[in-house]
Amino acid sequence: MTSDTKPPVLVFGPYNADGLAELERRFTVRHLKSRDLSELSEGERGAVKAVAVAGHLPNEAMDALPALEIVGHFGVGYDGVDAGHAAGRGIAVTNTPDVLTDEVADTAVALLLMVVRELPQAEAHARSGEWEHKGPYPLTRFSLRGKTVGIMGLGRIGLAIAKRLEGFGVAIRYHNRSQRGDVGYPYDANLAALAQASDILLNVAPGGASTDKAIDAEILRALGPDGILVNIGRGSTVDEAALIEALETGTIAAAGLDVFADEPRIPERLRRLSNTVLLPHVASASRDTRILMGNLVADNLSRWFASEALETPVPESAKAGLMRRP
Ligand code: NAP
Ligand code: 8YV
Repeated sequence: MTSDTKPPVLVFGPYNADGLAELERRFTVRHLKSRDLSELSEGERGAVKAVAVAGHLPNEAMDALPALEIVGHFGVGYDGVDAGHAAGRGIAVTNTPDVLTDEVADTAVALLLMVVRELPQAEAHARSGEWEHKGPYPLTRFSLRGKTVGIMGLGRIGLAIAKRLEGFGVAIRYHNRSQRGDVGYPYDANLAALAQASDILLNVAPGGASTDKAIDAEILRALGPDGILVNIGRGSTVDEAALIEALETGTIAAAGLDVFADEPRIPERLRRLSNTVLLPHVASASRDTRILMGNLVADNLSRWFASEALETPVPESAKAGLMRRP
């Protein structure tokens, strides 16, 4: 295919370098790093049929692209794209499930262990020479032995985490809106009951309205003073002010966080706390996995332009019948 026959794709905002190279191989790419559509002429905006985005695509941007047909989202969690709004305009949305599941589950288990066994603090103790000069690192308050991990969001990633945790001998339970018929783990019909029954509450549910600030002061109280929160899902699911308060006052014991309410900003009070382990949203961030994610975005766009069935349309698009280009 020559560049004139390659379909055009607008890349909206910062985008993974390998993913961008793959898009450039298959499409005529315009990369709008600034996310500022006023950089495009009216004619250019009117010609955009496909957008690739990692993160947020405001509805106003979607609406400023009158010929838009498809949005390829780099990431499984597509809370940054209003797929219902898109469906209302006949725009398909795809995401990147499955290809990142194992990477994210590995990171979740690592983060959980980092918090429970204070591994970053112990590592700093070794690295700084304190072991030699001040003595051994203190025994940790917590261990995984005999613990119950409660998973909020037992979907693809939640189940991969549960399978890994089975190997650690912990008890596992979960809360989803609907009980799964294919797992034997105890189900809690509400989040408060899950928090109450768990030593470690691990959130891996999607962001968006249905989970917004679902982990609030009441849930943290239910988790209790020996409880630990691990959040690998979305920062929006946790009331961050309530969490900071709970960590400062001992309402819960500790937290391991990969995601935050206003990334990349992490509140100073949270960063100062010694009972937190903080990661900069890296759960899927290996080059191998990000390449698979970028390829899946490109595969979906290729299929769209070839009028083939999309590989991974989001449920809102599938429900609206937006599965292939008419
Ligand atoms: P998934 O297979 O769709 O699983 C989501 C699970 O959450 C489902 O079991 C769903 O069950 C449950 N759920 C949805 N809404 C809920 C609600 N309001 N209350 C309780 N449970 C709810 O998705 P996945 O592939 O596992 O990914 C899950 C999420 O992980 C993504 O959406 C993303 O936000 C996050 N993620 C984070 C990273 C990272 O880098 N930190 C990387 C990848 C993914 P029901 O429908 O029955 O409620
Ligand atoms: C990425 C993620 O960090 O897939 C998701 O939902 O949160 C992560 O894999 C993100 O999507 C990159 O834009």
